[in-house]
Amino acid sequence: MQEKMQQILDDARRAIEKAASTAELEALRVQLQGKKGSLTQLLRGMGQLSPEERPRMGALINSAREDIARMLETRGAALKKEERARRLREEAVDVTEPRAFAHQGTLHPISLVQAELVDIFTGMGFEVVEGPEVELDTYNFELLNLPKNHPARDAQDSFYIEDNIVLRTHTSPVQARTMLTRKPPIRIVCPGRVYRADELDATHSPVFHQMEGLVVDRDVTMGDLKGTLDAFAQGLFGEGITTRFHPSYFPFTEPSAEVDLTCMACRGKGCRVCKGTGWIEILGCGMVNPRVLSMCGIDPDVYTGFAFGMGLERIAMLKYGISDMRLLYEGDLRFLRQFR
Ligand code: 2NL
Repeated sequence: MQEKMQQILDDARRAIEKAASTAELEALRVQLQGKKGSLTQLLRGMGQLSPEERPRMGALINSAREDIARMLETRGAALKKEERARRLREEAVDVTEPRAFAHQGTLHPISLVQAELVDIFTGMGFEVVEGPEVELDTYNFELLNLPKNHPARDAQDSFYIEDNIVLRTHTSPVQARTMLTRKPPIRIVCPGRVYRADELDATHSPVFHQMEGLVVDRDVTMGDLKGTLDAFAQGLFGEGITTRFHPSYFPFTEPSAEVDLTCMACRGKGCRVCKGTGWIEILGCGMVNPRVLSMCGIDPDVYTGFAFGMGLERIAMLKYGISDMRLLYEGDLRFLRQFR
């Protein structure tokens, strides 16, 4: 029996040394120390021994059991250390290694155009002012000389939230608010999102973007307006681009004009883009209607002003050769990634 036990101990030592992982060692531990373990079996066999032999044998088996427990623990600690070292080695990250670059977003063409226009006008001394998209009827219409029953106020054209509240149909209410709260000189541009009850097609959208400008001071003339827009045209499309005014009508300006720019596609020669005319219509403008100045708290006998407005979608389409406005709203990355 003593020999058998020595055999068990030797086998256990060899097996424990051979165990290559904590998992393997744990399986071995169950095998050695469990109810069906070889030492337990041996202990059970003690019944057959003589009463004199029993205590000696019992002590030997217990000491063998302790040896095995110690070996398991020592080997277990060593394996755990090895496994941890290996994991640290394998999972190590070289934070200095250059990575493959993740996808980088791009600015939307409307944002690009807006930023460019803002640059041009801030370069001429204009400030950027923004305001709410949900607007009171008063600011969106009344103060701009669009009285009740004016056709532009029809529910067909505007999104009404309540009786007196609309989604702004232009950014003019931002300028009206500015005139009401500040004293001239005023030189501002107001970019932003505006809303009209239009069906979405290649050239219209119910949500689109505008930028309007307003200058109010003593002695502001139509010459100042023309000079400002000439500088804008050259800033946007480069040297050799000029403006051409023709008479128009807006309730908030008097006189009013529509402004053509030299066609940027053919530089005025005449092409498909300008339908052979050499000119492209880009904006509307005029001298601020004295009634508007007066309603906004500015004395029209002391001050004059000019204002203009343009659609950013139209400019983006002309600048980048986009033929269908819907491309600007679909969020197709194959389209958007071209603008970087
Ligand atoms: C266009 C034409 C225009 C204005 C906007 C304006 C604002 C105030 C007073 C007077 Cl507060 N005028 N804005 C004036 C003329 C034209 O926009 O075609 N926009 C897309």
